[in-house]
Amino acid sequence: MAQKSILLTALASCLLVCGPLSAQENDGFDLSSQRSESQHVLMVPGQKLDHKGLIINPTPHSLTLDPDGTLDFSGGIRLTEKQGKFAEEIGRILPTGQKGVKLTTDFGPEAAAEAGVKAVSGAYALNIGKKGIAITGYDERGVFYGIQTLRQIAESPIVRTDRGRRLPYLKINDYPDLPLRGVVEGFYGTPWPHAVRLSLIDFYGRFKMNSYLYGPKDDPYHSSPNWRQPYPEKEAQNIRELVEACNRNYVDFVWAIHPGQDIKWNEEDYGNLVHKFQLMYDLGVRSFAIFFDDISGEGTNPVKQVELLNRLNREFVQAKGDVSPLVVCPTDYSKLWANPTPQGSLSIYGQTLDPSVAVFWTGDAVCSDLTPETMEWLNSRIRRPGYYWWNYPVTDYVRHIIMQGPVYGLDTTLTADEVCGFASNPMEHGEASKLALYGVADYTWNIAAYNPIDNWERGIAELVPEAKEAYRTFAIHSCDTETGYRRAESWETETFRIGDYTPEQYDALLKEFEKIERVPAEMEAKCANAELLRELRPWLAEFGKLGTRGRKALELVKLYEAGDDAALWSAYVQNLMSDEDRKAYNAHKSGTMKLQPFYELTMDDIRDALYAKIAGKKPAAYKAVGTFPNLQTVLGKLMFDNDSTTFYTSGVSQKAGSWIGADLGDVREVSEIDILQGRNSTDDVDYFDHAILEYSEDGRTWLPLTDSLHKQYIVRWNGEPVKARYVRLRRLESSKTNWAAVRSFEVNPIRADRLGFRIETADSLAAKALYAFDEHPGTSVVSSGTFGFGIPANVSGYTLLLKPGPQGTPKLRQTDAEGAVLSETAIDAPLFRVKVAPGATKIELLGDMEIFEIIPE
Ligand code: LOG
Repeated sequence: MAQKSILLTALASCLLVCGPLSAQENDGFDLSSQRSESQHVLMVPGQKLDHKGLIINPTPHSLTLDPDGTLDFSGGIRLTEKQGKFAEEIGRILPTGQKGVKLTTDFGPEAAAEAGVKAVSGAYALNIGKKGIAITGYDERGVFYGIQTLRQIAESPIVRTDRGRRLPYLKINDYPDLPLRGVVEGFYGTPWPHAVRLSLIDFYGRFKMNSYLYGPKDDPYHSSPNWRQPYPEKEAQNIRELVEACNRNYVDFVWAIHPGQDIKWNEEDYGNLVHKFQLMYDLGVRSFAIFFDDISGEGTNPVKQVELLNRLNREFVQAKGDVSPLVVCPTDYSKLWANPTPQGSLSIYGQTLDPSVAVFWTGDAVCSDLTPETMEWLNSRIRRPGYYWWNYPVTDYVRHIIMQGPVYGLDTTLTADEVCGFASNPMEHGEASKLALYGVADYTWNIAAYNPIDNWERGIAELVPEAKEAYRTFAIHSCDTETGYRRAESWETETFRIGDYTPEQYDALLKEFEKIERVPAEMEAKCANAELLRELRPWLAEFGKLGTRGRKALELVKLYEAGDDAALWSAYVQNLMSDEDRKAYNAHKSGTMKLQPFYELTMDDIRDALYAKIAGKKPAAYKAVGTFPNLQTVLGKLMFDNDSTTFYTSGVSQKAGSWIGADLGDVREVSEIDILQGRNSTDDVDYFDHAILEYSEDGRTWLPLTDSLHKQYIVRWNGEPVKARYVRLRRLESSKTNWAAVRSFEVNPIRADRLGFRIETADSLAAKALYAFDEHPGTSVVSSGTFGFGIPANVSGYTLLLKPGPQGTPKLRQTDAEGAVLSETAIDAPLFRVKVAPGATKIELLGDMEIFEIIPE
């Protein structure tokens, strides 16, 4: 990803020049959280349909079943072709036999017109009737698609489950809505392995996609500076094979070049570019694209870009005669920073770029929904229907996520008059991207009929028929990005808070977690696609663990209700995630929208309730509040986790009235507040640069604690105690539209000199030792030697909330002022109660343990 950050630094400088935005202003940022993707999570439209055993993807435009009969298909197919082109394809995908049913194929404008087939590439008619099967294509591609449809019919449950293998009589008349439908391998990160590319190309053919744009950002021969160099022999051979695979599948292999970062607008580099195109032509490539995305400097000049494209169009495309029209990705590929004026690059394209050249567009943001409005905005400038580059299911900006959700957010009223094509930019996990591509194929072929939920259900059954339940369970909980392009997730699952649920809700959630626990083993045992399994494996492992800790959290709810504190605390600490657990989960997340938050909230609720029961007051465990909706999610907790390397981020722009605060749970005496704004990167700009610190008892009336603060990442206040249940940092007048982030938000941070007794521990623990007495059972200190503390005069006993370490049973020793040992006991349970021995002035905890809280009585 290093490379991406560097390139996008360049992009950032463009952002600055090109207009209003809510992105980073400085160098050295990561792209992941700064592109203004909408944070609204729309529900997935559509519903599962009953296909009566006949499943065809993409959905045909017209299909009429003829109830009069079925065709005996048990002898396979006997081919009668007009042009003799498809014997091999048919032999590959359908059973053939001399005594089989007759299949005739024909194509060409005349045959098509006669059969009522639309005059667009890929259109076909398929008839199954008494006399056999007939496929008529507008062109060769049309026949190929008719054969794919026939194959899908033959493989449909209605035929498969019928031992006689009888095909239903039917008539299909079908054609694609968009002329260009496909995939752009355009992500940062590890490019797809060769075998995965080949498997994907077959997939495109099978589901009637016709474009594969080859442009992996991390292929050095695609981008700067090596775009000028020929591919080494092995890579060249691979490209040859990809072209052949594409040709077999009636897919245009579009080779893209990404020269903009260091191109010189001179004859030499023009020559270099044409030379490279010629080398690619020699490998069989007949379609080309130039990507000017994510660059800075001279290369972004739209006048020069157009000159290059027009000259290439004349001197290369036209001159060759067998090369397809060019495709370009402009530097202004998103409305987020595109210059809207007549002097902007899109308008310059509109006025001067040869009309044959197709222009990419990612929509209102980098990852965004396809709407008529965004196309209208673009098309009025480029003066042609734009080519939509959909940054889904790409995860290069959230590499810990795997996107398995439905394809939606794509307007179903659009036509080729507004969008000339649609290319999906997938994940670096090629096999795991097929579920999304199954949807893209359907949408781009038959836009008005597109039904996201139904497509997703069919896609799951298509991709992992052997373990569709397990794969579906994984997929439904592996959709959202948390802060990127938001997607609905876990939409069939209902979670709840302790003390607020019905038995039915409890049982349903328990069943779901149990199902989740079984998913990894089931996928391993049954999923026949080894490459898919290889890609999913790290996520499946984490998913299974999430199932287990979710189930255990539900068991804790019952223990909590039973009221056995010791059993509850013991089970609670067993179900905590260790640092390693968190690290592993953070690297391969699923269930971020509902499942993990359920686990987190339930664990916190139970911990806090138990503490309150023992201590007789609420813990000092604060909750994030404020104007940003995601403060209530697990993200909000990152301000209070005593770890300034983690941070809360709003995910949306700050604006007038924005504030971020802490709910202290109770009205408390507040005398000190420490806030560290911003994210964990240098020169960060995600903060309130003009703000005020305020407090409130009731959340309605607020009083100031400070004057207005200018450009202060670090906000520190201490003074005469005030009574407050809430404190907040409120944004004042500012031109800033960045996101807002907070690394830590401390209220009354515990200080050794205020404890009233001494703690004696290894120096290395000094700071953390205070967590044992901070009235917050969610913070802890790990001790492996001696942890001593003085006993104030009025204390008669303690409740210790611990987690014993693996190294033997820890001990508790009480000593008097002279250091004489008064008692020594084994700490035999994580929740341990002790009475202060007469004359004791100090307690020592000996051995290996994590200390969460020491509660005096
Ligand atoms: C890149 C693309 C990347 C995508 C998602 C375009 C045109 N370019 O912000 O390579 O995969 O975002 O992170 C991009 O989308 N730039």
